[in-house]
Amino acid sequence: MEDCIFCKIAAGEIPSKKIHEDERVLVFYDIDPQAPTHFLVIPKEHIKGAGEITPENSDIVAYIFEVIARIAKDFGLESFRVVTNYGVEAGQSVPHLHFHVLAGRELGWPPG
Ligand code: DGP
Repeated sequence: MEDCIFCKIAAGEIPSKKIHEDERVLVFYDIDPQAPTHFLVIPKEHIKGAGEITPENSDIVAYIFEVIARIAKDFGLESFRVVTNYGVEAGQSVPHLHFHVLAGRELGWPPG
């Protein structure tokens, strides 16, 4: 999608520090890490966010969680948090579905 920063990252038009890439997803480090390990998992397909998941596109979410589990094992993460923000009030700043994976420090609950 034009003017979507994560579509541009997925297309390689904007550089990122990649962890994993395949036909369906890209995994890269967050530019503003909130934990010692903080990466993002995005579908290459443009989906605005978690509120736009439908029966037609929901399979990508299961796939993303498979990829997260695989990378967590590869990284030796015994504990991690997966977060997706949808909408401005929830803190979504990039309107392209993405899952934050955070690890490496104690994470508070509830979120602020
Ligand atoms: P959210 O606020 O939940 O929409 O998360 C968006 C995240 O994306 C935020 O933690 C910062 C990160 N981010 C924004 N622009 C870029 C970028 O150009 N490169 C990378 N690597 N991360 C970005």
